[in-house]
Amino acid sequence: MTRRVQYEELCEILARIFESVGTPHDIALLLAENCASCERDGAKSHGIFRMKGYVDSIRSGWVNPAATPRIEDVAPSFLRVDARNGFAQPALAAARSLAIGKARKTGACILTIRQSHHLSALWPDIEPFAEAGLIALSVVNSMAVTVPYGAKRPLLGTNPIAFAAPAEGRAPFVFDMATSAWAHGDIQIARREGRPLPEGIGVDADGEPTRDPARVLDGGALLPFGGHKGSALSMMIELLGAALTGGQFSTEVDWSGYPGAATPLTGQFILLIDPALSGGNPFAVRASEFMTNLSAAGLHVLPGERRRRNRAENLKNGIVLTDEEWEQLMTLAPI
Ligand code: NDP
Ligand code: PYC
Repeated sequence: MTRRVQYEELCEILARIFESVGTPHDIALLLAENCASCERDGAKSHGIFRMKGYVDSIRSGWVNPAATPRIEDVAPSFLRVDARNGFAQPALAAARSLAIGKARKTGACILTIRQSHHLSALWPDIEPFAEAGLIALSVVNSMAVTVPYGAKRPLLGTNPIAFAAPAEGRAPFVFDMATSAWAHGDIQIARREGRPLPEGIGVDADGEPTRDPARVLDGGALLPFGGHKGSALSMMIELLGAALTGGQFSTEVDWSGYPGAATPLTGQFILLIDPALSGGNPFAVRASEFMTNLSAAGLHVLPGERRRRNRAENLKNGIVLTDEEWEQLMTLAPI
């Protein structure tokens, strides 16, 4: 059986859950909207099933939900944020307007966030920049569950990369993807639903290929997407997400003393570019032309379109949750 829940109601329930474990109201709202947006857009790997991970991470003391980020304005085009063991989203929110201002003034802004926990999709972080007319690229590293191509043991995170660009007269172009063959969240969902994985997604504890999600999760590992190419991108993300930001490599995430902790404590890199300073034809017009060409070439679904379709449908009719999902949420929600 299923039920439909309005987006606003879901935000309110999630915010109550965050507040019940000591998250200040403003941060609870921000995290709730982030997580509910994922559910609303059909980005299930980072939707409401992640709430238990958030709660357990907070309860165990692994993350400080009340941390106040420290912003360091170090150069005309460079902004550093220390999230101080808090979540990445409030750290980004605190630096957002300053970063936009710098990008508009100098043409670009590099924003690094360190000591930050990120358990969500990246598109909610960057789509608003494109809606404000900027090009945005972001990467974050996570926990060491992916074996580099040609290596024997996991060292890389599932390390997503996301890109957003404005396009004249239409929604921005946005893609957001793990550099592992699947996101870890999708492996967890496959295990819960008893679904085997396709070939080429993961290996078991002995490094042997397996289609069993439980074997991947219990001592096994993921593979990078696209062999050596995804592997190289993921290495770049470790460098930008950890080495450049001053955060931790995915191998350095040690939550063993915090039972239930699920939020990787790493770093996030964001690059903003103001296309208004590029000269030539307006970028957004050219981007729109490019998308028209893609459609003319027979491409029916652009990256980001599935999400936006889900968004429109679910804002109108409510978000469909199974009884199991609802009951899980109610076990976390204070009355
Ligand atoms: P998907 O493989 O589902 O999608 C990747 C991208 O491809 C999306 O932009 C998607 O658009 C687009 N896409 C998918 N199918 C098609 C298609 N048939 N035609 C055109 N475009 C398509 O994403 P992943 O499973 O790799 O990642 C899921 C999420 O997990 C991401 O949001 C990522 O940020 C998050 N993640 C977060 C991590 C963290 O550390 N915080 C770690 C790893 C992943 P659309 O969205 O519209 O479907
Ligand atoms: O789904 O791979 C994932 C993931 C890792 C950290 C947050 N999400």
